Amino acid sequence: MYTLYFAPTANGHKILIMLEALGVPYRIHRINLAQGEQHQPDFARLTIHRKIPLLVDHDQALILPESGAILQYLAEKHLRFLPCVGPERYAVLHWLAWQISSLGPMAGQSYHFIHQEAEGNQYARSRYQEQTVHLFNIVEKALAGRDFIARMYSIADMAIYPWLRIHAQLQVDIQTLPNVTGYLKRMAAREEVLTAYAKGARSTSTLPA
Ligand SMILES: N[C@@H](CCC(=O)N[C@@H](CS)C(=O)NCC(=O)O)C(=O)O
Repeated sequence: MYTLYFAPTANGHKILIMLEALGVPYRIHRINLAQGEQHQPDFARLTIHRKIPLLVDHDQALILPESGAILQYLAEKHLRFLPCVGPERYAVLHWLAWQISSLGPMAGQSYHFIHQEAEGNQYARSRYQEQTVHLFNIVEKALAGRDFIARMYSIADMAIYPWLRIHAQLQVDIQTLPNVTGYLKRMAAREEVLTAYAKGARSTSTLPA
């Protein structure tokens, strides 16, 4: 049994997609970030980061932050969506590391400067937006001739897709990116993705006020 501390952000949805794809039992604790619930003692005592996503594995008494670590943990525990050995394993880990270290931080900052701190921050806004466009173009090239980012469907797709999905909020025009456009359609039609976003939208705050 798992508990996922969650908010409906790109990082949150990565783990919901994985839990749905695995078909394992879990419950969601929605954290209302806008209301600062990540700083409430009930959550803060679980993680010094005070960020979602956070996974609790009740069978192992494990409390795990960081979406990349959570995806790898679940993949290795259930032996799904990450090959155990060989070049295929490292192709998946390469793209997972790329998402965590490049796409997430750049797109996250771009989102922040577009939506939260636009005033007086034109340089930062342009810088992060250019970087984000550059990273979308990398995905476009990587997807040439393949359906998924590391060929086989994997935790790398679960990590990358939620960030590509919010291209409109990131103000990235994907009209000239046919591979990205096709990938978004392919991913959006998957059962676990549909269910994850539906459950994420329905989730409500469960921390005591
Ligand atoms: N590197 C972390 C990033 C987690 C993260 O930035 N979470 C955001 C929401 S997407 C958060 O909890 N923000 C609340 C805050 O910073 O107070 C991961 O991949 O899990």
